[in-house]
Amino acid sequence: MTDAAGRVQELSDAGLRALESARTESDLLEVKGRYFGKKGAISEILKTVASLPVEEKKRIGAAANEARAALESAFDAKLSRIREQERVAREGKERVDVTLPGRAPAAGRRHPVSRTMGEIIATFQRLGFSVRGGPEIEKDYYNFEALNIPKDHPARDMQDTFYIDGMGGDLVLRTHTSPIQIRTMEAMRPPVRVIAPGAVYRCDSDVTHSPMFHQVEGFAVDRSATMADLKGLLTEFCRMMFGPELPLRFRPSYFPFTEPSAEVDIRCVICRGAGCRVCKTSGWLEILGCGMIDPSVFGFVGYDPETYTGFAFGMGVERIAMLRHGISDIRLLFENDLRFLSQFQP
Ligand code: 2NL
Repeated sequence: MTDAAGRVQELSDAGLRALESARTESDLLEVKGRYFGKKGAISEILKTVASLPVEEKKRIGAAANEARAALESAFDAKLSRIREQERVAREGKERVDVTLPGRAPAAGRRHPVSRTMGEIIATFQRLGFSVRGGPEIEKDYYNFEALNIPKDHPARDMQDTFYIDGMGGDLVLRTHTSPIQIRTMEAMRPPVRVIAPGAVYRCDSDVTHSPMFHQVEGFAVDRSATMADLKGLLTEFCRMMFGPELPLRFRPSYFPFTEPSAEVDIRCVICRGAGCRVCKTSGWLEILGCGMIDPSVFGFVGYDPETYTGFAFGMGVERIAMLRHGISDIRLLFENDLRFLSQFQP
């Protein structure tokens, strides 16, 4: 029996011993390749028996299959033992320390512009105003015509306004939120007290101008709204927003849709009037514009100018955020660099 069957038996014994001493998965695969894989020693023997008689071939084939089956099952058993040992070793190293403090989630915060916007809105809500919005793509009529801004007014220049091509024409990106107020007057009878916050667009870009920025406008119309009401309201607004003792002044100004018109300055919140970079040494900060609504605007919305009077005001949100925080370049507010934005309180 030093024949093929005997060699199969020897190989089977040697293979089982080699499987037993394997330490890793790759050891196991190497043993399989050497003894009972497709090109292993047992397969090689089967190639040499082709010339033997049929009975012999059967006997050796049966022995080879038996040996292979034994080796396969030893292989599988050893493989699961090795995997289990590796798992135990890994979990020993990766023990969880349940006493460690948790990892705090990175807290986001509101953008300084939306925070300022929210505070302006909340302040006017406390003063009895409701909030309305409107489209950012607006008809020329609502953005200019109904506001008494004539066809040849410089604000209508292509240099200042984004005109929308096609879509039937006469469309612009709103250059202020006043069109919300015209639409509100068309929809509501006096008395009305409404603020109109939102994004607006102008062809303008430098350290203090961005092509997209935000405004809050507001207006009130009643049987006897006066300039005194306007002064009282805006004085209260500035004190609620910037501090109760804050000095402020009304300066005469001009807008096409109000008459008379004024601008409101507050004492510089940075230097308190001593003069600094933010107030350009004047001690004052221009905060908003306002005035009594021109009766010609009432003509467009069907309010009787003999029965009603009204006042309106408007302010730039970025400008107020910049003054509060001493930010000198508006573009910092839109670059979304977290090194800049995370300097502001949540
Ligand atoms: C400013 C000044 C202002 C208005 C806005 C207004 C709206 C209507 C009628 C009359 Cl529908 N007036 N808005 C009035 C005066 C000033 O804004 O400096 N804004 C940034």
